[in-house]
Amino acid sequence: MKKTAFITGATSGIGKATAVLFAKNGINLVICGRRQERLDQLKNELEKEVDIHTLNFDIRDKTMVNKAIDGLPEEFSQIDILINNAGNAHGLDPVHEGNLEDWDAMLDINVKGLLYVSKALIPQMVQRKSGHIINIGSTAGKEVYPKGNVYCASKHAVDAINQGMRIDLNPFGIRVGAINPGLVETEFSNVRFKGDENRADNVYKGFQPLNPEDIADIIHFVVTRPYHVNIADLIVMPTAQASSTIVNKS
Ligand code: NDP
Ligand code: 8X3
Repeated sequence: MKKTAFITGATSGIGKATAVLFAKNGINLVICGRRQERLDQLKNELEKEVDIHTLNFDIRDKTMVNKAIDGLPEEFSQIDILINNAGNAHGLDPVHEGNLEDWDAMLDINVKGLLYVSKALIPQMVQRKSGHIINIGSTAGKEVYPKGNVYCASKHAVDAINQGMRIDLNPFGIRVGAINPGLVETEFSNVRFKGDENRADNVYKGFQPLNPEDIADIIHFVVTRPYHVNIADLIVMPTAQASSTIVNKS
C-alpha cells in the first residue's frame, strides 16, 4: 500500500524538492505552505504520479494548523511520514541589534510551529504504533556562528525536540530522526535578508553549495530504510564547508 507523507514548507527549496522526489517514488502527499498558487502549481505537476492534497496555513497559528489537519479528507488522514521542514532565518544581526519581530518569527515558526504540527499528527501515529518523523534541523543547531544567535537557538531547539521525540515515541515503534544541512541554495537567504538578492546570492558565491535535491535525496534514503533502521541524526555539508564559519571559497 502507498504511504502518505505530510511535508511542511513544500512551496520552495528542500520541502518542494522532497515532494517532487517522493511523488516520483509513489509516496502520496499532503503539501503545506502559505503560498496557495505554488501549492496548486506543484499539485498540478505531481497529481499524475500520486494522490496529493494541499493545505494552506501559517504554521505560527495553532488554530489554523489544527483546523487544517482536522479537516484532512479521509484518504489523506493517515500520515505515515511527517517531514517537519517549514522554517527560515530572519535577519543576521549581533544580539544587541537584533530585531524583536525577527526573533519572534524564528521561534514561532521554527520551534513552536514545528511543535503544533507534530502535536496534531503524532497521536494518530501513537495509536497505530507506526510512523516516521524527520525533523529538518541545521548545522546551526549543532554550532553557533556570529550573528546567528536566535536562528541558531531555534535550530538547537529542533535538535533537542528531535531527541525528546525519539525518546518519548520509542515505546510506540515510531522512527524519529533529524537531518541537519549546512549551506543549501534555496530561498532561505532571500528570506533571511528580506529580499536583498545581492546579499542572498553572495552567501553561495565562490563555492558549490548543496542544492535542495541533494537533501531530498537523503530524506528519501532515510525514509526507505528497512523498518529496523532509524537514521537518528545526520549532518550534511557541501564539500567546501567544514563548519558554520569555515567555507573554502575561491
Ligand atoms: P525556503 O525559504 O526555500 O523554504 C522555506 C519553506 O518554509 C517555504 O515552503 C515556506 O512556505 C515555509 N514557511 C516559512 N514560514 C512559514 C510559515 N510561517 N508558515 C508556513 N510555512 C512557512 O528555505 P529552505 O528550503 O532552505 O528551508 C527549509 C528548512 O531547511 C528550514 O527549516 C531551514 O531552516 C532548513 N535549513 C536550510 C538550510 C539552507 O542553507 N537553505 C540549511 C539548514 C537547514 P510559504 O512561504 O509558502 O509559507
Ligand atoms: C541554514 C544554514 O549556516 O545559513 O540553517 O545557518 S546557515
